[in-house]
Amino acid sequence: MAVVASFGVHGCGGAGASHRGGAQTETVTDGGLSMRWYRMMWCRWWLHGGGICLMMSEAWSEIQSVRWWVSIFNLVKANSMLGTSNHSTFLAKDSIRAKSFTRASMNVAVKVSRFNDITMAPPDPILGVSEAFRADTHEMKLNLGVGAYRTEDLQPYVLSVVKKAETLMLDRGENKEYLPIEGLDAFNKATAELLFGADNAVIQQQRVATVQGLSGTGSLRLAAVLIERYFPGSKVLISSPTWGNHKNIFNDARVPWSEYRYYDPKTVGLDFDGMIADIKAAPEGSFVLLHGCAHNPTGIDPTSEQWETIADVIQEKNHIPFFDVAYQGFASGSLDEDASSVRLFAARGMELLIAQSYSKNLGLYAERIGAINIVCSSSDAAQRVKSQLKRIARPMYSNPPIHGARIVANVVGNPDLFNEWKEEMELMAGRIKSVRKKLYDSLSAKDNSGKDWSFILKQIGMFSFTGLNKAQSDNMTNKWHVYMTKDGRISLAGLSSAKCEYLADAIIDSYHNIS
Ligand code: PGU
Repeated sequence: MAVVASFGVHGCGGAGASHRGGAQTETVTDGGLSMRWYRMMWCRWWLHGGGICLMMSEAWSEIQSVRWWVSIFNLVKANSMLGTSNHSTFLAKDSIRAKSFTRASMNVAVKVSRFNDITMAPPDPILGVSEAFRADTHEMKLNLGVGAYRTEDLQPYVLSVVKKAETLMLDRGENKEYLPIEGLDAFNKATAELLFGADNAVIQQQRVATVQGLSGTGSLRLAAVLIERYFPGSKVLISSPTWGNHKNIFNDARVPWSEYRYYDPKTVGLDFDGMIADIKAAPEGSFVLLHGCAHNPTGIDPTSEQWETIADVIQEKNHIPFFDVAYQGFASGSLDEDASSVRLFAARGMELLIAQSYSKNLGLYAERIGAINIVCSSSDAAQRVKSQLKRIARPMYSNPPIHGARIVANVVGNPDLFNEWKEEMELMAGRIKSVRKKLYDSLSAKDNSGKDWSFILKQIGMFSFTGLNKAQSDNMTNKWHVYMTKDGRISLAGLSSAKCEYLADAIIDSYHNIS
């Protein structure tokens, strides 16, 4: 409930008359009724039934002054002439609660919020973890929640190629004009070429509709709206488990989805047969959401033979593949290798959708830079699809931000920077691989229960899916101050070698002592 007295009334019409410096009456119109107000800093009270206002002043000394009481008297006189004080719109709206105050029954001017029915949203399962981490003051605290790369000192990392590209941009004195709705041309060209390879037939034949998006999330959302609009009722199949935001994206775009089996807890590996069976069983023409590389959260990718079989089934069923590529270069350290799944599907002449993100591989998390690419069977169709993607983007955010797009275009378009980027990416991917190994070594050395922890080595990318359940994950956080998502995922990109032993102790304790 908002106390009416706590909001200020400004810019009201000319009926106000000044009673003394700083305090003045104002006419407020609400629902057609006008009322005399006395502007105060703290609060206002209406005496019930008396038709007068009792004002609290901003200063006690003011209340003691004779002039103040004279001004109140004048106001009361004015109000009783207007006859509005006890016919306040707020009283009429049943939004003032009566309260007993000494001998007089008083109405505290409180207004029921129109937003009263809005309940508190739960914290985000991933980004909410960082909020909880920030609030923890323990010296051993460790944030393995969000997938964001940290240095060995656990500090955020700005790639040196990014700094170089930014210096170039500054030297050129680039302007800040609006981008076209589809984004920066040089970025769109660079990003599609990075994904497919510049000599790929889909690029040569201009069959890709590429539109710059607000990173991976925004690009997925553009595609989701396109599906909702042009494929009404079509389902999106998503892996179980998947990155938590996928479900939100399709829910908010009103696209129906269902899950296909992906992770097998028994083998701590891919449930390939279950995946194929579920894709086969889905209604013909469904969209199949696939993680291009470094599956989030499991870190388990299909082998290249398995990708071929997945493509066979998708083709047989006339489904449409929809790739989420958020980690190109981060899984293997090679941009080309990590794009091989997408290229395999494109080489079959299939139409497909691909959302890209530069949050991780260029560390441009906050620049919100990514793209949606839709491979069509003709360049004519690609042009029409692009025009509709622009139409979707325009009322959502009008046009995308320029800074990250320029960074990507500069890095990818400049052979020196491009090579340097690949080296830096290998270093980042290499650091993650080395802490993965160290964590495995520490777990194997410390845990004498005979449990096989080698699944950690088989997983790739930023994450390890530990198999810890919710209660065990809670123990990791509550007892060990290790912040992670409740599905048992840890981001190895947020781990240093120095903390591997500590993390191993926490995992062993949680795994064996909490059921
Ligand atoms: N797709 C997948 C599979 C992802 O893991 C992420 C990021 C995205 C798309 C979108 O990232 P953008 O920054 O919008 O490009 N997942 C991270 C980051 C935190 C989050 O949930 O947004 C994660 O920790 O899972």
